[in-house]
Amino acid sequence: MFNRRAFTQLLAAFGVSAALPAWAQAKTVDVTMKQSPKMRFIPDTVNIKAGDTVKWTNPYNISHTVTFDPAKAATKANAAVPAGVEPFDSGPVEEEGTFSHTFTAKGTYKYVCVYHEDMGMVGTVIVS
Ligand SMILES: [Cu+2]
Repeated sequence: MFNRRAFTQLLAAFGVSAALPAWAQAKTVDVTMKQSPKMRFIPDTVNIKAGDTVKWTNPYNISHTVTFDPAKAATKANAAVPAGVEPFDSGPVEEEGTFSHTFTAKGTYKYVCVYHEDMGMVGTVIVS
């Protein structure tokens, strides 16, 4: 009988990690919602692989949103999802709040903060 636990312990005894190889591991990329010196997503463009997650964090006391929905953007072209993907929206992300999304479909995604889009608070996620 194959005993996964014993097998893992055996590998560990030889200094081998039973974790998936790096290429098979999904990763999480952090984006900060900045209010100073400007209202911006930093970094404003992230490149990830399908299956990876982007996590937005708001460290400040001004609400922001992560809105991938052209219907909610002042300039429709600032928000976009690939064909076949449902638009999505974090809603307000308050101080110390976070919003995470796992991107499974490849393509270019564009998003806005609905409160500060006109100040240049827009971003892009490219999934390959
Ligand atoms: Cu904002």
